[in-house]
Amino acid sequence: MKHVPEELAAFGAAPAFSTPRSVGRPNIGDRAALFARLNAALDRGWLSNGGPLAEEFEQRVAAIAGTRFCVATCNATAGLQLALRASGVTGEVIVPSLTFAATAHAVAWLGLTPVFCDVDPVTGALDPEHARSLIGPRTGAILAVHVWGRPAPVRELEELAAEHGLRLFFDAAHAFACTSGGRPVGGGGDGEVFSFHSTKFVNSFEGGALVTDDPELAERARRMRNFGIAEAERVELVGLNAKLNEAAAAMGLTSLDSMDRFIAHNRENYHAYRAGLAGLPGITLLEFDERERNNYQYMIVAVDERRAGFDRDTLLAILAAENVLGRAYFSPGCHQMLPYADGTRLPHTERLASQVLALPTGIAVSAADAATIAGIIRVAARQATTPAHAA
Ligand code: T4K
Repeated sequence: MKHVPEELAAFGAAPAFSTPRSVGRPNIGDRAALFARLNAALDRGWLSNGGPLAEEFEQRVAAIAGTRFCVATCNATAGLQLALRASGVTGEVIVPSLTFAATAHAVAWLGLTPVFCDVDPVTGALDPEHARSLIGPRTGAILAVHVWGRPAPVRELEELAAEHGLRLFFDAAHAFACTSGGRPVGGGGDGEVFSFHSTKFVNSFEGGALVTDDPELAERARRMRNFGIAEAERVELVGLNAKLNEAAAAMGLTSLDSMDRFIAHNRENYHAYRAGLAGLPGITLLEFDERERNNYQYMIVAVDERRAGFDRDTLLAILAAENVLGRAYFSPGCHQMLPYADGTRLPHTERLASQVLALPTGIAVSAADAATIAGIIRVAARQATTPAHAA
């Protein structure tokens, strides 16, 4: 544990870690169970196109999400596209800008227009009142995001969508196995989409899933996922190839077997960060509401430069010198990315996007590592706010 500025690698000392502690390092479950599933798939000679492992994965995901249907996909981006296309959305789709580019891309790739909405200044969740002000004659849907696994205001958005006859979807890439108001994330709006990318706390190498209670939407998405083919090789819809293959499903099932352990581990890390960062001026760890079930996957810290004495990018550099590889998730907001920048200003999004970073967690990071990382931030903060430094 480092205690004084001279011990920081940024000042020439040895780094705190000899190997990197990175955001996004995969959680890997029981390898023997994974290899057994892979061997079974090879023995069966059935590797994709709705195999038994993909079907089992769908059933288990639907059970956790509390939904009637689950359509597993090759990734969440394709899942979002299927959700929008299968439900016949046209025109404009209101999306938050403070998200990974995939949310906006899924909309734009379908020829729909993303309309960027501002967010709550603390939680980063889509602001229903700003969304309301963006609704116009061309609005077809709202696509909210449970950013960093903190649920968007599901009920308010459901009311808003119902009031205006809009489709409502949730990009739940970060929020698998979480609850919102005690209700599992998954049953909100017309449907929700999870990501099981390698960087997610439950991963299938690459993968995603659309969950919904709407039988028609599920059936259309299921067909569109497989080239629009209905029974007997009859093509009925324009389709994608967005299927989850059996190797991915084997990994997904093996990850699910260890899900509770991953959550417990992430939660310990969260508490180590929380204790280590408590009371630091200008450094705010985004809290989880512990009345809910959380996956504790994204450890998000906001750096207020005026109070901390340094900015987010300086902190990322100080940490990188210690072999701690944080990420500026999500910066800039999508509305300021090249394909979308049109001069729109979103003050809360822009401030958060300049202040937030994700800290490493997951099973490759121990609670002792998290305490060490928090200690580095504490030393850096002390250095930055001492009068000598300020002069
Ligand atoms: N909606 C939201 C809100 C999302 O955050 C995402 C994806 C999506 C939709 C779309 O979901 P998918 O279509 O991907 O299912 C990564 C992931 O690729 C992306 O899935 C994720 N969000 C996003 C937040 O993070 P990058 O470009 O930051 O990835 P990259 O390659 O820089 O890796 C991130 C970190 O993870 C690095 O520190 C390295 C580490 N890593 C990564 C991989 C792949 C590993 O240690 N091992 C690995 O195998 O996007």
